[in-house]
Amino acid sequence: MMKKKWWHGKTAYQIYPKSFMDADGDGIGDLKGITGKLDYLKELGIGIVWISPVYQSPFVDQGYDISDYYAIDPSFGSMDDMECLLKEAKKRGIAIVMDLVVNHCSDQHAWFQAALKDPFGKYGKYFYIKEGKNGKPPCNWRSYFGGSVWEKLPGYDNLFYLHMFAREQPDLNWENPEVRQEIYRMIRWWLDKGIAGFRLDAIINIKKDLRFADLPADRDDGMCSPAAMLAQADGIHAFLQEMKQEAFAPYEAFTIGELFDFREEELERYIGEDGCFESIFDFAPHMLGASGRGWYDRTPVSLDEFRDAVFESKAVSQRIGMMANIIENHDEPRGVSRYLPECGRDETGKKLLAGISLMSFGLPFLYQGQEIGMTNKHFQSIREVDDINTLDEYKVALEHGFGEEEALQIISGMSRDNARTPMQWSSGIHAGFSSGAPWLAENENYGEINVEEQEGRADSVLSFYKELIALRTDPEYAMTVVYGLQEPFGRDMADFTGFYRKGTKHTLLVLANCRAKEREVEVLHTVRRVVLNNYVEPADCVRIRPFEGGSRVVMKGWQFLTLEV
Ligand code: TEU
Repeated sequence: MMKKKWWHGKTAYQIYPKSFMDADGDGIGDLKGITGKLDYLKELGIGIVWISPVYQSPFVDQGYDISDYYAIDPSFGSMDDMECLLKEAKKRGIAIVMDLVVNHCSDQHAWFQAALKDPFGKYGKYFYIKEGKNGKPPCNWRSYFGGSVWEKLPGYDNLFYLHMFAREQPDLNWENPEVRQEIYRMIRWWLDKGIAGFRLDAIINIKKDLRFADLPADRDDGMCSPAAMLAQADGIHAFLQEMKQEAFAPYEAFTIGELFDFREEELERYIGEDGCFESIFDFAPHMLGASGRGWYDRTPVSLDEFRDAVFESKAVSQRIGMMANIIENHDEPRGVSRYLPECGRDETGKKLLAGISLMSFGLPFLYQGQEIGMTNKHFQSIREVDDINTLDEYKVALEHGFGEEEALQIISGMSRDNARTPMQWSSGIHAGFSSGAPWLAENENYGEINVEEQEGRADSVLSFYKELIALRTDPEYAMTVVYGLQEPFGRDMADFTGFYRKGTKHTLLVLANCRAKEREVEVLHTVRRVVLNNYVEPADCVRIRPFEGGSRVVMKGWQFLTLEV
């Protein structure tokens, strides 16, 4: 069994601060708002909270463009507010994790401003500044948010700086030891303040292919995807190990990497015993249906594909380390809208999806609003969209011949703004999020879907999440739920997810009937106890018929069960 860590049995929760809770009524969520909701989080059973960036920022990419790593953006409050939040969280046994965005900074950061003034001086070397080819970019890499990764340096005809994301997010030059030391110093400064650790943003991007050469084009624009470049870049581990030794290890910090495109054979080096991180997110189900051409070319994903992606990922990872399980985050659409077919998108289906995610091997990582089953927003017009990534994908769809209506449909399913609408606390004004008009309009369904309504109801999605979370610290089942190996059950059945969690003391069998029709599942075990059931009415109790050598479980449409066998 893997070496035990303090965080293994916890449940984590991501806060997108701009949309979580607004204490001062300006329509933007803030630190005081978060502090005011700590009791809610504790009640839910949360032990770790990751807060998306609250640093000073011009908000071109909603805080992922940082202009001062040592300052809190005034729209979120002050450093005193941050310290107060840390103190109050500590009182409640909640660890606070901040976002570490160090692949790039903002073009408004003092370093970049100095580089603009003197590209050949000290600060020019903080970035990737290269000569172009007769006024054209040095190579054909495409940025994540569209267009070339190269942007002309103002005032020069043939000098370019590199940005993997927006042009207002210049990449920091990790090859420069001075830059790395600046970053480690900043990390230690925050850890000294008492935060528990960091979520590492887009971290795979810090190592570039230093040949800066053209790669085969994969779209009509003549460019190649960032992933194609990353596949050629070697040597990231030296940076990550150095960062661990110099900044994280002395504090025993919790670190969770946001890694797409990592090489599977390198997993051990990321989250194994001597890995550079404690954990990484398991994005396997979220990569399904993706296309190199853009969102317009994505295919829908079924729950059976979701199941297979989870199984394949766990088969590789669960003996190496503990990845974090998500169904959504601030970059993804709402999980219930994405993975549940329309007929299963009610509270029963939402609980089923919650059950599959939280009973799988891994650290459960909830995203704000997931616990009440918040859904995608219905966008009526592209003018309702704020997100830079969505606006680019809208453009890509138009360029590929889709009309405005169709393009809106395409981006609606994937837009990052689906997850960024205000948290739905109540059916009151602005969903109880703010007394003022929110920076991004509420989802119109807050009257039906909100915390206040669900808190008092035993059969709500929220109540089921509490039950699932409590199981991770249950004296009887915790060890099995946290450490038990996950092994597939009934994988050949369609519209069905089943798996074991095999612990030393107990074996749990998780069954999810992912369709509206009833079905009978044959289990070659005696059922000792029903541990979880997403149907609560006594009339809907589980029907289990024992037979010689096993049991037949009659499952209702969208029923989720966990049985001790
Ligand atoms: O995301 C990194 C990343 O790879 C995403 O851009 C992802 O490809 C995209 O969102 C899928 O739709 C991180 C942050 O989570 C994201 O919010 C930032 O925009 C990005 O880094 C840049 O900092």
